[in-house]
Amino acid sequence: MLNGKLDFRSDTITEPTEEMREAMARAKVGDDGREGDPTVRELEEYSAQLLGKEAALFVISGTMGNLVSILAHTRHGQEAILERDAHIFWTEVAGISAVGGLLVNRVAGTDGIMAPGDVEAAIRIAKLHFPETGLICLENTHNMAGGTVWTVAQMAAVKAVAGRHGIPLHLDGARIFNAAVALGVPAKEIAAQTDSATFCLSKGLSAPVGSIIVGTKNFIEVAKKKRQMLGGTTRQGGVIAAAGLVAVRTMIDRLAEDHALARRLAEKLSTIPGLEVNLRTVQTNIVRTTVSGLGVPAAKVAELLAAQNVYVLAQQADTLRWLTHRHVMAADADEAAVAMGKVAETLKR
Ligand code: TLP
Repeated sequence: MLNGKLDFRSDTITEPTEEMREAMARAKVGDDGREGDPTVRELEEYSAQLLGKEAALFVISGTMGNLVSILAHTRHGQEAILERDAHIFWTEVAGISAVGGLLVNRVAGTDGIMAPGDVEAAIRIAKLHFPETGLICLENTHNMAGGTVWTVAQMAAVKAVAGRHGIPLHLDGARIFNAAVALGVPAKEIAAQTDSATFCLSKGLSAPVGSIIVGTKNFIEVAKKKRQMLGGTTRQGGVIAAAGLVAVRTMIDRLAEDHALARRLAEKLSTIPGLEVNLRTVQTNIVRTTVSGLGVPAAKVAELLAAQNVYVLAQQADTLRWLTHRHVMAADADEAAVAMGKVAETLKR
């Protein structure tokens, strides 16, 4: 329950913890556009270590982290390979094309996971008329597929393809720690499979603002320049980075609770006539339910649920997304499932 609501729309709604608010209040700061901000630097150093990379860069959002990474890896007129339902394709306002100047080549995955052979087939051969493939992006966990997890071996197979062709590989790891917790491996094992990665501090980890890009020292130097170009250099950014430090130090392990709750919610929802829940894709903190059996669009179902104080996201015309996070408990999930049952019953009458 958050502010009196059962809010399953996203893990981005999580509010900073008391420890974060205290750390923010007493953060040491400096001008990050001049000699640097000590707290931002501490967060960058901690993150680089955590992800096993040489260097890291603090940015305001996951969208900015992906765009800065894209700009740092590629040149205008190249092509990027993305999974068909990648967040970068659907929900980042086409920054990859509008700002990055890239053509996008989408490869259909299974539950968001691309087969290495399909990625290889999508790589452009050298031909006068073709653009160059300048980048391959993966997403772990995969948002639109329902929070599905790429295993380290699946990522390594794409890394081998990218390596053979000399193409950089970027990970949209907005929820990389959910993947790490689900797989039971350190996040650095996941990040080791790509040249660069971004992750969000402001989703399940509960920080109010911020994402991190990791990669080689050289790559981060280029990324820093691109971040400045986009107006993303912060001044006394330590005030927000302080919350990010608490997030990466203390909030990762508890993501397992969100995963267990998503499973519990999915199982309850799967018993409701007219709803379809793909339990196979419930691997982390996301549950997707198809509502076409109820005969109305997902947006209508979301509206009826909101009237019962349950908030969900109509992610597609026929699909609702439910996300678990630290402000929803088992009793909240149970109450939400009961409300969903009532809405379904009303619609079927
Ligand atoms: N996802 C958000 C938004 O789509 C609203 C959500 O609620 O799931 N990559 C992935 C995989 C993401 O899920 C998101 C955000 C981002 C990048 C972008 O991060 P932000 O919102 O910080 O720009």
